[in-house]
Amino acid sequence: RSSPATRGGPPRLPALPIIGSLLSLRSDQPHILFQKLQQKYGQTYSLMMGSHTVILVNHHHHAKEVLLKKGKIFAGRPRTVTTDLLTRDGKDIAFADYSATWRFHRKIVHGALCMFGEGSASIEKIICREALALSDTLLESGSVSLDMSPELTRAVTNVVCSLCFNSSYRRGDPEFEAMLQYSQGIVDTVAKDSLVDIFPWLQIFPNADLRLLKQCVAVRDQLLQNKYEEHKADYSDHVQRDLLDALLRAKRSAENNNTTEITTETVSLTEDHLLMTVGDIFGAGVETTTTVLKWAVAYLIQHPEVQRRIQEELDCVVGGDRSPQLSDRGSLPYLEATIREVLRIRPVAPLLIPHVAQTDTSIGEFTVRKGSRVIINLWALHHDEKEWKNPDLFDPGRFLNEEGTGLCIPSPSYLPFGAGVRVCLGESLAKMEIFLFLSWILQRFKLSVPTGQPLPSLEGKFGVVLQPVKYKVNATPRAGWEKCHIASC
Ligand code: HEM
Ligand code: PLO
Repeated sequence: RSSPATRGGPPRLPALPIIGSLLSLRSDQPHILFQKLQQKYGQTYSLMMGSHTVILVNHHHHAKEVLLKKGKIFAGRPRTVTTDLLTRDGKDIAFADYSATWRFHRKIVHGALCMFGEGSASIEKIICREALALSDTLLESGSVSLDMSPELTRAVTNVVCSLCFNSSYRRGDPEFEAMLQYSQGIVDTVAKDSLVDIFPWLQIFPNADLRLLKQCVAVRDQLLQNKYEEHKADYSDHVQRDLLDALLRAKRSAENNNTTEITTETVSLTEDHLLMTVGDIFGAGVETTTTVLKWAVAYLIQHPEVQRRIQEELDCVVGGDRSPQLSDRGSLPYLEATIREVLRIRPVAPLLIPHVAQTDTSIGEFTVRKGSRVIINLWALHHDEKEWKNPDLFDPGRFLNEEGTGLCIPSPSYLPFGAGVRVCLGESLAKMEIFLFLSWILQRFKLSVPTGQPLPSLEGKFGVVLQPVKYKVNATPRAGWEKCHIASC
């Protein structure tokens, strides 16, 4: 007993020799298996991964204790072979351990993202520009069976590209094609508890995943380096075009001004930090939002009644003479409820990013040793039968009040963006994009399964983000929306 209030560590899975509990964990996807293991070990339990103690948290009470009440204590991140490769040993934000440097970079990015709320190049204008281009591309393609993924990705990429680099991609741009490829390679290989992350010494053996990751990271690094060189060449202290300019300005002011917090040796603002930070925002900006849009379309095809109700709401509130805008958000509760339900039923990051205890501490009545890794199983929170009626059922109505006129969050077991010190930095940007892209598409098109094609699978492929598998869609223009709006069409 370490203190009167605690009763030792959480229940522990039996540690098998060598590969430990891990290989026995391979039959299900990890988030589902960790959820099932509760039946035997309780809501919070631990297991060994290699030499690391990993604590699994499956209930919102303990999740909130970790993320909010003891947010700072649990704000560390583990070092792993794959994330170290991706981020040059944690010089980014998401995979960086808790430090003054991490805090400083979060602050700069937060400031830069807020700044984009205003002015002529406001986020709303950028998103609407891309929503229009996307709508016209869908129209051009006719109502033939279409994999929407590349065009959704290009629309989302162009928003985050404008924010990070003040640039965008045209259709068929070779740099965009290369980006699609390397980014998928990274999603498939990074941070998914591959054996290499658990047993670092396995690095010396040939490993196909690690080779792919290294290749993809090299392509991404070249892209980031090029953007950096271009920005350095025409940088001016007087104009801030994008996030990269904001980071460059911070770096220059640190170099020229010895009095700021940055020069106290506690904060590093190296070229590596700058590149990895912008790489994080670019990567997160593309992969998360695109994934949500793909899940949303898959569910709307599976549930035509939900799609019809959103369209009735859109017809009633927005009509056909103008496009939806952010100020309509409050008047489209059913669409908003649908977005919430998509984020519940298929959380982008079903295990968040692992946290690490920075000191000896506790979760509930369990003691936790410094250095323990903590995985919050958001999947278990979002599919807890005690909190959600029929958790596997797609039902946007659960986020509406009894009259069906306003929104609610019916359970505290809902944290799609995490919470606390490490909460997602892109939450408001992502919500704006999802709302505008979906409302523009659904105002103009009816989405359905092409004849002869199967319904999209809703199973999902676990990785650093939970992605849907490929599927085809028919996007048929709704009455009054048959014509292109761009001159070149
Ligand atoms: C972290 C969710 C979009 C940037 C996270 C975390 C979650 C999350 C669950 C981990 C929290 C934790 O470890 O406790 C989502 C969802 C998104 C989304 C559901 C879309 C719907 C974005 C976008 C950006 C972004 C668009 C960039 C602009 C980040 C960053 C972190 C993060 C930088 C790391 C924060 C840190 O470790 O300090 N996000 N995210 N996310 N997200 Fe998002
Ligand atoms: C996605 C692939 C990119 O090429 C690199 C990248 C950077 C940041 C990561 C992101 C990937 C996946 C989603 C992550 C994001 C940081 C925060 C976000 C992990 C690997 C989430 C959902 O937590």
